[in-house]
Amino acid sequence: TPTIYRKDYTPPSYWVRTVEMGFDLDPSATRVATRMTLARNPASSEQAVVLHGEELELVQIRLNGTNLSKRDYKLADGILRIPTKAEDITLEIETLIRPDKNTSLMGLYVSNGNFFTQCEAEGFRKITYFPDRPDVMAQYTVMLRGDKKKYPVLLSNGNLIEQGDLGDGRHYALWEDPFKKPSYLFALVAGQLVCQERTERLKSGRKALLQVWVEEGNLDKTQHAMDSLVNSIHWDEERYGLELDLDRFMIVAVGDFNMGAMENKGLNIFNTKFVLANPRIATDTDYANIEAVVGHEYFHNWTGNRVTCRDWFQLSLKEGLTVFRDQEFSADMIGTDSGRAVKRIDDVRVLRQAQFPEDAGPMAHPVRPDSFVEISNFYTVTIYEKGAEVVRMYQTLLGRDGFRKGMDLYFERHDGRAVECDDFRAAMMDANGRDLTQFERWYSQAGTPRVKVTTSYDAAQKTYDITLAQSCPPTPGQAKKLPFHIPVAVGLLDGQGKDMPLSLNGHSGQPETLVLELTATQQTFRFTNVAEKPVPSLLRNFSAPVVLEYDYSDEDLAFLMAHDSDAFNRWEAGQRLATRRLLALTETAQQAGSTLSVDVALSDSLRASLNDQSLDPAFRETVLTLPAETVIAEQMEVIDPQAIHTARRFLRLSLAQDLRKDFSAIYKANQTDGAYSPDAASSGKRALKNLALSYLAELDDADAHTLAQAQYDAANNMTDRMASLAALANSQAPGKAAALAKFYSDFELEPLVIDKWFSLQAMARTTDVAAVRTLMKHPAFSIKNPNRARSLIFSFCNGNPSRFHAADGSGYAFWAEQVIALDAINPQVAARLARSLDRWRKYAPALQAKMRTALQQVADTAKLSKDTREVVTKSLA
Ligand code: BAL
Ligand code: ZN
Repeated sequence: TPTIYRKDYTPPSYWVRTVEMGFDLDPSATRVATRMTLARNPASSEQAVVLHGEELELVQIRLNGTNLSKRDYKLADGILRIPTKAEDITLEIETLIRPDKNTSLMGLYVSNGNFFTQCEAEGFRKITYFPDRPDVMAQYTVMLRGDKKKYPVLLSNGNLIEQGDLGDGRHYALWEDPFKKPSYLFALVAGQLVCQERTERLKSGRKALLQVWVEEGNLDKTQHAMDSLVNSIHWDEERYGLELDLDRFMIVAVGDFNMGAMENKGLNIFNTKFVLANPRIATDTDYANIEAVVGHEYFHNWTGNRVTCRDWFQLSLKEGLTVFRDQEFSADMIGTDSGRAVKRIDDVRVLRQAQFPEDAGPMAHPVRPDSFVEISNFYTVTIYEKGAEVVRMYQTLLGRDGFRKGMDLYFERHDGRAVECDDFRAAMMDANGRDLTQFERWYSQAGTPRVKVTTSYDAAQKTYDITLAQSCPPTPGQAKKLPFHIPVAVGLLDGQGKDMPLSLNGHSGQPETLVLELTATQQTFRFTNVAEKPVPSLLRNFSAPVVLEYDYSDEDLAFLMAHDSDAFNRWEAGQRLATRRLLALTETAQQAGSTLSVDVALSDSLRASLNDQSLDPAFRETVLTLPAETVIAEQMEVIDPQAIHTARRFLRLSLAQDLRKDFSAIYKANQTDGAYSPDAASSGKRALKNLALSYLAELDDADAHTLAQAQYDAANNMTDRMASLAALANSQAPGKAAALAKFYSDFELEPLVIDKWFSLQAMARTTDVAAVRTLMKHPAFSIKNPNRARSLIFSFCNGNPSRFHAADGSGYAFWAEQVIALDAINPQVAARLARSLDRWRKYAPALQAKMRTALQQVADTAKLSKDTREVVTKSLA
């Protein structure tokens, strides 16, 4: 299979003006009739219409009303080429497709008897032959026809123009999307669905109809998604002056879905996981995720749909920007400074747990990749989360107002067009009169930059020098890196822990936080009028996606934990201190016969934060949560999953012993009485209370068992229920099996809850491969449903490192089996799982050898999708 290169981009030979489609919906034989008008693109030298198509039965094709025979076109390797030089042409194409046999969930497919589509990135070509590339934007009119009983609801993009009966038990609906769009934003939904709807007044006074469509029986789980949509609409009006451009906006939930959700114009299709919620089935995290994803897809309407990508190498143009927008939306919805900090901490955690490893592994790629084999493999944490960090850096460099000016200019210039990441950067530059040429390297160079900091204080001169030195490790295809433009936000704390007023290079009267712009390999910044030797607070609010190294003493870190005015860095100081201990413990754990021990300094600092009433509970929870095993792993030369696990468990147990009284008091003081509400204050209290529970559960004694069981029995919401079930599942509590069984029977009819049930067990400490295999035999398990496969197989392979990396290699053999099995059903899901072993070279030789064997076993499979093959080939390279 060929590699596709960004440098090979050529404009399309024909533009498509209009598309009319007719669907005769039938699970085993859907007939798709498409009529499109095309106009020659003078910028192309190609003398042919080029259409993509996959897994289609071509019934007939007509050019300007004349039937084409096989001699009139060439069909090979998924490309249909019709030689022509004509200026304007009309093409009519009829295809037959089999949605019921479509297990890839790309194109048109059936889920629980209903029809759904997924076209991004290249799914439209599984519906009809079409120039299926994002720079071809056209206006669509769609006629849906189907059985009235089986498919009472017929939806597509845009506005409903007409509907009616066809006799013979069938009916139709005609939809017209007033905006031109690329084919990846096409959508249709048909089936037995019900909706919650409301009319919302927009800023301009216009009214829009909002609908959330679900299967019957789920209407009582749509309120939060609807509220989130309304909040998103008004947030985009206020923050960016962007209004909903349609009269109707629909969200539809489907249980079989590869991604989280999809921003199809006016008809967003969502994984049920990111729509359905009520206190009985959804946790606080689910509520927050639903708000974020509803916001994300809604914000795409401008950043993605109105202005889209020229080609798929520009994916982060819409994804990084839209993630940044949804992060800001979620932060604004919480509203408090402390809440914003917690949101920032959560986002940085994702970056460190998932993106930093990606950036250091064989699949590392720039935010704007130079090549790919299968674009589906590039919906990555680098494109999304690092992309969002790159967008955030513009705001850090230009200020909020400057960033808004850049956004305004971006829309002014590019509305209705398919553009590149460089166009976004140009808009930011031009709107602010700033040179951001060097900033381009954030798009072109992969890898996580390292910033090494040294400082020196001159008491006589009252100067303080901060020297920043940057480097970036090599990544595949990029041995040498040029310096990045890195905004490093810093503050200086005096002996009392107060921010000192900053004067840099003689300019005084500056605020407490300054953004140093590191552009060279090494630069020194001299602060003047520094009355005493400060403790530096570096990279405040995580102002750039880098690893920052500075030789803090333990005392400095404890001091920052207690005093830094930057909440992110207060948390960060605690994480640095804990990481230091965890790395030392891991090293000890690797020596046979060693005994682990830890000083009380860390528990003293953590106790102070835990009991600091001036801090929000949600923030205290983040401080007391130790760095994840995967984060510790990234800091080791050679990863030893068992030693990391032993070390982290040991530290949690010692903290539980040291802080037992404190945790008990916190547990009691943070009960949320009364009706459940997912608001930030209540969910913060629950988070802190459940953190206390999880530490107390480390003691695994009768008191802890009683506490967890009592919480389980009394829980009136899923957050408390899950937290107590997890405590029981990871303990030797006598009631553990009964609780797991009761949970199952109580929630048997709620697929999203049963996903949690599988996932919790997959990640439990006692769960080994044999236990996972047993769970796979459970009648509720199905490998065909992506959510279910993820809940059990992915949760084990990615979320239970010490068991997955069992010394006998049983985890890897299991992984290979599942990747191969999934690949035959759904290549996208399989390729995701294939990523679980891509860091194999970081492990000890004995594990490496077993991982390599498993990877090779997958690579040697004759019939493998290009999705999975790209991942294993790059992993083995
Ligand atoms: N565009 C794919 C799903 C999302 O990022 O919204
Ligand atoms: Zn997106």
